[in-house]
Amino acid sequence: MQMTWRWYGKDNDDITLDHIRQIPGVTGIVWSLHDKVAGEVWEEARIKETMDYIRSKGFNGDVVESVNIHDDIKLGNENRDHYIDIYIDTIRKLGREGVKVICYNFMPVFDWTRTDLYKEAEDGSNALFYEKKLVDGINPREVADRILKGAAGKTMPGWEPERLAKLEELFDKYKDIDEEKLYENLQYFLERIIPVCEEEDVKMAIHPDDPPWPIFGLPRIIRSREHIRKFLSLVDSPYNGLTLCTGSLGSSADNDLPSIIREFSDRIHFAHIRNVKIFENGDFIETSHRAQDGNVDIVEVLKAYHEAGFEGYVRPDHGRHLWGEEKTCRPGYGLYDRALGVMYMWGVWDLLEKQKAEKAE
Ligand code: DNO
Ligand code: MN
Repeated sequence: MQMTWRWYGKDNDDITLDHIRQIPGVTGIVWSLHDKVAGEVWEEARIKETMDYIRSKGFNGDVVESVNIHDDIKLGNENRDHYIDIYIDTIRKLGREGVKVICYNFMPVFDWTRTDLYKEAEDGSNALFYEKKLVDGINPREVADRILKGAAGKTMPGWEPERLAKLEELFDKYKDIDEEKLYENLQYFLERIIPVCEEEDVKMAIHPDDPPWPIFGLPRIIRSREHIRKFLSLVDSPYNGLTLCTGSLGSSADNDLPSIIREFSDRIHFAHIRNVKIFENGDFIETSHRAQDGNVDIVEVLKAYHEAGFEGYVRPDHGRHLWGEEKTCRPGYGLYDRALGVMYMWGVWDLLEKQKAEKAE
């Protein structure tokens, strides 16, 4: 596996590439042009400038997370071809600058959703938390306000205030979109972009829905083994692949992650690894990477990747906020817990490698 780290950009992240260089075994930076809203053109000069900077610090910039998809594409309305043309232009520019994988999601209206960004645990750390009955009971506007208020003044991808200002309008547009229609619109998009990806050698990696169930009556189509199977069959090309996020899928106890990884390993281009603890009432909280701390057995997850001979990109996904860093960091993206996560993953991986070498002798 190739270890990477999500970084928000030179003037947009308190964690610098010089900090990240000190975390053992991180070779790649996962980046994006975070000021771009979905549907905006990405200029070649900006792409090159970011890639050059990442490379100047000794990292690769092979993975971009995310190039977001305009709602008109998800809605399948008359403007979609215009926005798909812009998306294709971005794929070509990124490919020519050396990018190998693009992570994206196809969730209507909201990206990841939580009800509390700083839920305190017994040990005084805090983390992103989802209270099921609250989401079931309140309106999306309240959830959006909660998230925006808690962001510690930082921008959060998927939660652009400009877009959320038009929330009611957006919801209205989705009223006739069900699961089937959303799959159709996704297929239309993929049928246009995947041939370009094949030409440019850029792999697309869809991120699962978070949480992995429909919220506020909006359909969610990447949330279980069956949904993933259907997704991969929409366009059967290795360029149409997955970002397998153990945290997103793992919030539902029905998803057997090691077995899902075994089934789809040849289409997983990017692995997001994190742990979540699920409560009986359907709530969940993000925890440390340690297997015992949550419901995702990270050791088994890594074993499944190792057995599959996985050579793709991995990153610690969200982490808890430790030692007071919640006052400054972007929710889920502090330094300490993600760095601990990297070391936990290497610990398991190095042992698996050693065992394999010993067996071969
Ligand atoms: C949560 C994060 C997501 C992810 C986007 C990808 O698990 O990894 O916010 O970045 O959904 O488009
Ligand atoms: Mn993720």
